[in-house]
Amino acid sequence: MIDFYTSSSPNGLKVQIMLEETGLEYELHRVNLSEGDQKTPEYLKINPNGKIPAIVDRDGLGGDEVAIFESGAILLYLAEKSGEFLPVDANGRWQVISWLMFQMAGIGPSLAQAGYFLNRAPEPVPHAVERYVSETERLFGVVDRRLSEAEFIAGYYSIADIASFPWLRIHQRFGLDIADYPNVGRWLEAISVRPAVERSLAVP
Ligand SMILES: N[C@@H](CCC(=O)N[C@@H](CS)C(=O)NCC(=O)O)C(=O)O
Repeated sequence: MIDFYTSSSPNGLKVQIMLEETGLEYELHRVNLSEGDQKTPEYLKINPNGKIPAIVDRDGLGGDEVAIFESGAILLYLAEKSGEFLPVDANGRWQVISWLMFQMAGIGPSLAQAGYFLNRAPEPVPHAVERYVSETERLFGVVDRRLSEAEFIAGYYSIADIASFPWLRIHQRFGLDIADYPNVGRWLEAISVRPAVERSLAVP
């Protein structure tokens, strides 16, 4: 049994989709971010970084209970546990890991900053908006070019797609027109109709 700690957010949605896709047994625990649940001493034992998502696998791969944090690490862990969405051949696996790291180090942080400066900053900061929105556009362009030559980001459906989908689907939040990225649009539609993704999006 896996205890899954989450809240409504793209990073939480990645893990939700992976759990639904793999069919691993899990129990969802809601973390109230505005109440500061993620900074309590009990939660910091699970994720020392004080953020969602995190999991505790009561039957860890090493035999004992294990806590995992950082959505990319959780996706890799669940891929190893389930044997799904991460190829066993070395070249395929490293392709997936390259695109997963690109999501974790590029898409996630840049889109989060773009969203903050566009929608939540207490005062307008035009230079920050310009910096992060133009980087967001560039990153969408990278994925769009990749998807012009492959059906899915690393060739076939993998944890690279599961990591990227929750961030790219909210393109409107960054003022982007998805018509400018037709391959991303096609890919978003294909993923959004997967039953596991529909179930994940239906969780309030
Ligand atoms: N790199 C981390 C980012 C996690 C993250 O930023 N979580 C946000 C929600 S999307 C959070 O918990 N924010 C609450 C806080 O910072 O106190 C991951 O991918 O797991």
